[in-house]
Amino acid sequence: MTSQNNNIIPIKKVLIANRGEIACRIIRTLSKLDIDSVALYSDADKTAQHVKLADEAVYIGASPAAESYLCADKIIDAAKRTGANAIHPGYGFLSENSGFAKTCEDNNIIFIGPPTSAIDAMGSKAAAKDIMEKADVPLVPGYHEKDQSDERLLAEATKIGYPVLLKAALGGGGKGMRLVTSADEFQENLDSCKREAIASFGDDFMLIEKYITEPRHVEIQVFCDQLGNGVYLFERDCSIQRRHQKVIEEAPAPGLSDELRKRMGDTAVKAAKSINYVGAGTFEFLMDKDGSFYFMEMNTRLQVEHPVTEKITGQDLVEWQIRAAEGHPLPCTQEDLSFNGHAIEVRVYAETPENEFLPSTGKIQYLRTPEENKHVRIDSGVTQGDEVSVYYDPMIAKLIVWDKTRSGAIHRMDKALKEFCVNGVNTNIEFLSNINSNDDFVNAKLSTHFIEHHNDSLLALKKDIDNKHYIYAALYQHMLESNNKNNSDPSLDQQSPWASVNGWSLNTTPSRVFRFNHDLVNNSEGDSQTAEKNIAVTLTFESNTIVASCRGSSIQCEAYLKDDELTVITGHAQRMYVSQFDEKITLFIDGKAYHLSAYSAEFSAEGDDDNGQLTAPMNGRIVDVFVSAGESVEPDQPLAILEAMKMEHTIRAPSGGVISEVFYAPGDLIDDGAPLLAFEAPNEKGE
Ligand code: MV4
Repeated sequence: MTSQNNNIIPIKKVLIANRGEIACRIIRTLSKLDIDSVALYSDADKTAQHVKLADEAVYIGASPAAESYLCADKIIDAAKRTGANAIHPGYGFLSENSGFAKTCEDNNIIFIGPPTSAIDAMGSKAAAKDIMEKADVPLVPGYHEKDQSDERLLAEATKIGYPVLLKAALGGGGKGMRLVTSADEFQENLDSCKREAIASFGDDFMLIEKYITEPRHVEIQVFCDQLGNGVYLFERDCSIQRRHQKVIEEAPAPGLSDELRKRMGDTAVKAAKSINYVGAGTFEFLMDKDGSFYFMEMNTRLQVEHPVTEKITGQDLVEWQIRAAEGHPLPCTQEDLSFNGHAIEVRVYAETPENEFLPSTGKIQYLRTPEENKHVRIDSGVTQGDEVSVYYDPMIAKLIVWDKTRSGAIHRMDKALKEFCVNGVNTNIEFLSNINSNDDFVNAKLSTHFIEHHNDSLLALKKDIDNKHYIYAALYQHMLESNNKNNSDPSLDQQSPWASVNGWSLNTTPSRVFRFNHDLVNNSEGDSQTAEKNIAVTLTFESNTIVASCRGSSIQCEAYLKDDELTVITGHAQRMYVSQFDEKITLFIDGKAYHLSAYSAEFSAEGDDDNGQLTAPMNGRIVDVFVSAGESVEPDQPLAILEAMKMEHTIRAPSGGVISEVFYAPGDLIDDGAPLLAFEAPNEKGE
């Protein structure tokens, strides 16, 4: 390095102002560097992994983030009490809050992040664009000046040429954005976009941009030290998004030429230096089909997807952050940096793709993850037995794979997803698998519209249950009970809800009958949707084999059960993982989960759920209500929009009917399970 900093402050103890996987990730590097760690926890996180991994932990309040992880005063107080001389904010929560960074500074605590001035400079899209323009960063053709009169905005839109995108200066995550395709739609879109911006961000300053139809999202990772040095650690392609939430990220960006990579990298470093940036930062660019790239926004934090950069560069970005915060020069120059191979990350979420990706809360009853090695990395903040609560982001883990080539990495991902089994909450694992094996994904035909475009095929999830699956479940249940019977209560059979025992006498062939339902989902909250009911399996025990029959098909087999691994041998050996809790069995075969539950008369009552009240599926805020009392609705018609955990969910009519009463209005908070509206389905018998 050219210059030395004689103002180095060693970081001895770091308080992590975050939770979950990123808190665990940060603690891992702190341990490696022999720096003490302090975790924070709320009521919901008393037994969380980040608390167990840290050297110390401080309780900071109730479960809602607003009463814990977002309370700057409590966090500063915890740092002072534990003697931490630095705070790592992770991502989300207070990570891009310049007021918090300032408070750290005022209390003589190192904020592991950029200077407050850099956070502020990038907080508004309009201000950020002014700065980027001066640093020669390419911008989408557009308008971001002070004159906000309707006339001027319309004139500028016309000058840019339709379609244009209206963006609130303080917007983010897709909020405060409107696509306008012609001049006669401009005013109504401007009005509604401004209303949304005021409601969401308290400010309606608008930018107008030429709309890029099928862009890719390519972002550059930069790093700067306090001495004015800066480098880029190449790029990530994050085009695979759903409703502005990243789903899959990879590095390097497929198809990017070395020349373009260097041009984007140099541009980003120059821009970072122009705002005296320090630490880890990301420049997000939209990339057009011809390779033109345009500045979108800068993120002044360590990002969720940083592991793909770590896998291809071999660097530890959290270590870089800590060294930069201490005042050390960057560990290397641009020329020293190179990348190797290809990395892909997927975000494994507790959610229900079959039901609009609603977060799925509850206890993780079963968690089996692929083995970690140089090809497979898992960053997670939960383990089997932990709860996914309503209070925080329901991400279960980030699964990162690396190989020499992109197709090698895709193959590694396919295998790893098949070894990733979760039960107790629903997950997006099959959905991720479907993306990973999609032809356009494999051929790197990426765009931010990828998921939208392939939605139907990506959502074509398992429906291929077969007689053999019922047979496997029966074999599992039988093996489990006979394993148990060998060392415990002999009366178990009679108590079991699973089976009726026909036989076991000496002179008849013993056989047992099991009855199952096939459920489409199966979680610890007890949500279930039954696809098939009361399917019987008969197991007949002969001297060396079992004859298993279901709906007329019959196989002869042997079965072996070792912990959660069941092997059924017919012509070939089928191996599977099995999770059981309550009266439910889930078979994990080749990346698909088959949920079976014991059939019993009390579960088979033909209830009519469509009459009565429609309830909120989760805690949230009502954004909009589209219907009023007396209105007739069609099946599946959108009735209301609920916002929860930064995402909007459409509540739809479960069948046709008439709305008899609406209990909530836009802006109201609603609790999970509270009646949202009263609904009458027509009497189908016509009585
Ligand atoms: C755009 C665009 C096309 N043209 N701007 C979406 C969130 C916000 N950060 C910027 N976004 C976009 N801005 C112009 N001029 C398309 C998007 C966009 C998008 C961008 C990145 C990743 C996913 C996206 C999904 C939809 C739209």
